[in-house]
Amino acid sequence: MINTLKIAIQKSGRLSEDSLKLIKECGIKLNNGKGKLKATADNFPLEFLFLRDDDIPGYVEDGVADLGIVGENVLLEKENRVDLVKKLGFSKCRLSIGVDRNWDYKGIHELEGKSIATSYPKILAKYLEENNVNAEIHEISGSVEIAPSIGLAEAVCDIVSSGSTLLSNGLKETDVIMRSEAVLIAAKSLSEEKKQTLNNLIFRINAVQEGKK
Ligand code: PRT
Ligand code: ZN
Repeated sequence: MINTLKIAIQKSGRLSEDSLKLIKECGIKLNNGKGKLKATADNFPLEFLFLRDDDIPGYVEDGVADLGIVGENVLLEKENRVDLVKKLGFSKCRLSIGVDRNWDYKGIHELEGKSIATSYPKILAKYLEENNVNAEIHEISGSVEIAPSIGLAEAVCDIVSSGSTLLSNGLKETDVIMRSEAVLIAAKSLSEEKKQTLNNLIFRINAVQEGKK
């Protein structure tokens, strides 16, 4: 149908369960079972694509998907041209600098000339630039928090939620670069028919969010 929207949702990870829960709370029934890469809804013009979160903003920009649910941290890092439709209130976290907990750290200027491990090189570079700090950015894709203890970097810039990962690696959280939560994103040029479906979906999400207040 021409009004059917394709929504990209994380296949498996921290966003998956709450994304599907929100869809369910909107009264939308998913057809296929777990493990599939695609699904359809019974009672709403929506198709689901299950993808890695990092790929979602790109697929929405390219129009492979019309909508997506991702963390703002990924959205900002990827710099894709998509619309942020709505904050969804789950998967809250922050992107922060962490250093050795014994470091008498007084501020970001202390990172001048130091090396920082991160999976968010663009956001970090921008933050350093805004603060006039020159530091070396080491891009690594996972296990960022062990970088200082293995001598790879002197600081980290990573997602923090409870703080226990930093703590268990002998680090402390120093600067919060951004706060993040899951957001609904949309492709920039949706047809009028698809926009109508999106408005209907937003209406339902608003009702769910109102009900939780
Ligand atoms: O496989 P795929 O690429 O789809 O998933 P992923 O492994 O890249 O992402 P995933 O599922 O770990 O996270 C998806 C999104 O959830 C992130 O982009 C954030 O927006 C959000 N989120 C919320 C988190 C956390 N909380 C979180 N705690 N993402 C990651 N973490 C990690 C963090 O990297 C660190 O290793 O958890 C650790 C810190 O947690 P605490 O509680 O010890 O501080
Ligand atoms: Zn990812």
